[in-house]
Amino acid sequence: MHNLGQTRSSYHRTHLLQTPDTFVRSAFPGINNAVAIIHAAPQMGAAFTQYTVEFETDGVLCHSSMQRFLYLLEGSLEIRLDGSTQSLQPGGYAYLPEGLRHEFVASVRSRAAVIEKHYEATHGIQTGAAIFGHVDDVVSNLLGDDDDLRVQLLIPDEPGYDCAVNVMHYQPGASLAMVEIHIMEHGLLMLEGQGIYRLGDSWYPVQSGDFIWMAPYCPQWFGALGKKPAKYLIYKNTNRHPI
Ligand code: UGY
Ligand code: MN
Repeated sequence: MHNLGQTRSSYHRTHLLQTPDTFVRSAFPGINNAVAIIHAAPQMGAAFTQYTVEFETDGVLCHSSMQRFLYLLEGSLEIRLDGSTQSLQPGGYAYLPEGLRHEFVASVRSRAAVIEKHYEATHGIQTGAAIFGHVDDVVSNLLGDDDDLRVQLLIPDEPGYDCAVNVMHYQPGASLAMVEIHIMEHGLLMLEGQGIYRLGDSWYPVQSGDFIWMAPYCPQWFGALGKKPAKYLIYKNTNRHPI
C-alpha cells in the first residue's frame, strides 16, 4: 500500500527526525562501489556531517580531510592505514584524527555510521590519538542513579578530543531524568528498541533505524517503550569554549 504522503519524518530549525522510509541514497567523491544516506550536514543547520554508508563487497570509503568516527552496523570492514590494517566487525568502531591517512574497504556487503567534523585545534592541547575498539569491550556506567539507564563512552572524555560518541542503553520504561537543554548538538542513530523522543515542543514515536538531529539548545527527552531495551548511538561536540 502506498503511504499516501504520510511519514514520521519531520524537519524543523531545531531538530530533524529522519525515518528509513524517507532515506535518499547518493554518492560523492571518496566513496566507490557504495552509497551514502546523508543524515546531518551544514545545509540543514548542523556543524558536523553524519551519514550511513552502504557498501557493496569491495566498496571503499576513502580518506577524509576531517576527523572521522565510524561505527560498523553490519558486515565486515578493513581499515587500511599507512603500513598496517585493522578489521572491524559489527559493533566495532574507529576514530581517526584529522590528518591520519586511511581508507575503509568492505570485505562483504556492509553498513556503517560515519561522523565527520573539523577538529578544533587548541593551543597547548595535544590532539587525541586514533582509537580502534568494539562496543562489547567498553565499560557501561550508570547515568545518574538510575539502574536502568547506562552509557558507554566510545571516545574518552579528554581535552584532546572535541567530540564524544556514546552508546546509551535504556531498560523498558527508563527515561532521561530531565528535559535537557544544552549548547552541544547531537546526531543520534537508534540502534535497538523504541520509545518517545521529545524534541522542542513535539513528542515523536521513534524506533530502531531512525536518525535524529538536535540543534544546540533543542529541548530533549527520551522514554523507552515496549518490552525490549532501547539503545542509541549519540554524537555531541564537547570540551571546547563556545567562541
Ligand atoms: O549526553 C547527552 O547530552 C545525552 N544525555 N542526550 C540525550 O540522550 N539526548
Ligand atoms: Mn543531550
